[in-house]
Amino acid sequence: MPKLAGVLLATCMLAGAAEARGKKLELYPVSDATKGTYQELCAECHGGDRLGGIGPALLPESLKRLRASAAASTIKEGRVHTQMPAFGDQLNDQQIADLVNMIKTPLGAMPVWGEKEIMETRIFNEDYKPVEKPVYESDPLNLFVVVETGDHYATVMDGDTFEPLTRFKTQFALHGGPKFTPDGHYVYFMSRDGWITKYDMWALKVVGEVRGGINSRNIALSRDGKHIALANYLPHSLVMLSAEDLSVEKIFDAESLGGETTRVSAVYQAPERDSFVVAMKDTPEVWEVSTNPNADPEFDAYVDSENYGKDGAKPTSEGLFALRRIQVDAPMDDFFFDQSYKHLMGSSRDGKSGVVVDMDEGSTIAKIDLPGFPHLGSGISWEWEGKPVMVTPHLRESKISVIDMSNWSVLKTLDTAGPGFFMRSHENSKYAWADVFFGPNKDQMYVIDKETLEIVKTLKPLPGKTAAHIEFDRDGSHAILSIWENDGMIIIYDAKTLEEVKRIPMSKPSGKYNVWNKITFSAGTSH
Ligand code: DHE
Repeated sequence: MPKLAGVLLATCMLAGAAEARGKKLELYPVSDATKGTYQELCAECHGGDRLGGIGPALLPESLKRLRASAAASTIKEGRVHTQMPAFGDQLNDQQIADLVNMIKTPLGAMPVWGEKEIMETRIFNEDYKPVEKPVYESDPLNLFVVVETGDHYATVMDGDTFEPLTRFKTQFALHGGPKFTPDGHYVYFMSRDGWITKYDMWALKVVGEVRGGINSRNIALSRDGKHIALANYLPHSLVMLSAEDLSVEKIFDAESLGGETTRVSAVYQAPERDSFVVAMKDTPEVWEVSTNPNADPEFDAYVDSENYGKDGAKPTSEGLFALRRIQVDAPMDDFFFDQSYKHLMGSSRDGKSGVVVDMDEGSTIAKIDLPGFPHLGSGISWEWEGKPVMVTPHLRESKISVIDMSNWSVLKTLDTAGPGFFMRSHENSKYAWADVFFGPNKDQMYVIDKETLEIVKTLKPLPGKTAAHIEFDRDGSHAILSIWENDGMIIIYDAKTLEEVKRIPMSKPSGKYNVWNKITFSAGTSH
């Protein structure tokens, strides 16, 4: 290896290590030669503007979870199971380091991604034909969708026999739970590059796709299943799409009342309120967007986004997509809702507390001391000694917190062997399951007794391999665990005896979603 290239590679690896420790990567100006290399070798798949094409977008916002060293080895060696070729024969280490620097450098200006750009991406599957009834014998409401992020596929699985029905290619890097229509007939997936895929669960076919953002967070479906809301980091927008034909219905520029632009952290369906609730990353506001076309325009909760607050304008909108802004003390995200959707709990940005907002009053009613970044979005709830409790893992501390929702206080803290990420239970199960997601004990999964609030069993299905994310079947008789490895698997457990029933190989099965549990908004699953 030439001396300079060796030094640069070492620098690049050090930069990777620095990133891993949370330090900022030192960027340098992108040369014309590097821009030329990009256009020659990368632009065809990743887009001349780096906004993506058949390959993912190459922007710091999209790549922040990919270390510089990992990006360099992907360019050099390619990526298995994808169309990413190896460029190690054509590029030296310095050229590779320069490309990494380029894709980690922010674009000069916020890209335009409006109605025209979105609509131009809309594509429909010519092989798709609607069907009158499911093309299989399985219970359509007890199917599972398993998102496999190892090779970017999804599997549809029978929830009674645990036999896969089909497996299909997805967009690159799906994130968040797929969202089912209320009858379970269709499901919508979202990728971090903003692609939304509509899939027919009866025909087992992709219906169509649209790219609603450049860097996106998650989607929600309206109570009636007619509208999709997409939360975007890039551009700063909340996009409403027709669930029927994926066309744009409305785009909200994400701006606070004071005119400050903000990333949109996440959007959630609030079925009891017939609305979407929206978390804003950079401004101290929570939005509620009506999905009820008949909402009373005089109802002062719903006010028109364009006119509200300007020159004392009166609410003018006619219900559907009317916007209400709730002012909070500081930006918050990662929302948990109680089953009535009257209360939302969000994480404060410093990760030290949970802030409870009364959605009817539009005001903050409690602040709970919860140091260690509680992962409220994974929180679940159940009745304990006649009162509702909410239980949440923490992303930075080895503990699980139990919160008494009757007075919003911490009832109990369970010590764990490492920070966790996901939790799940089911109305018919006496147990809740919680993973250890980070650190040397990431191969452990806890089973918590919902009555005693004690960990009663620690499972270690595959020593050394990450065991994460649980989902139950429709009647709560089985719990399904993921082994989060590229050559991973799902493991099915009898939810009563906690004995293993079956293993099915899968490629990093990141999440599993049971149609029934999702469409009924089971208290045991994140919503
Ligand atoms: Fe997620 C759900 C945000 C990192 C896997 N994640 C969600 C949701 C949000 C969120 C708002 C709820 C969306 C929904 O279901 O509609 N996730 C964030 C982050 O802010 C965070 C911490 C940083 C980021 O880079 O975005 C983050 N998430 C991750 C990961 O690193 C995970 C483990 C791997 C990955 O694929 O990116 C990850 N997130 C998931 C999964 C869900 C999810 C599997 C759905 C959970 C469910 O059971 O519903």
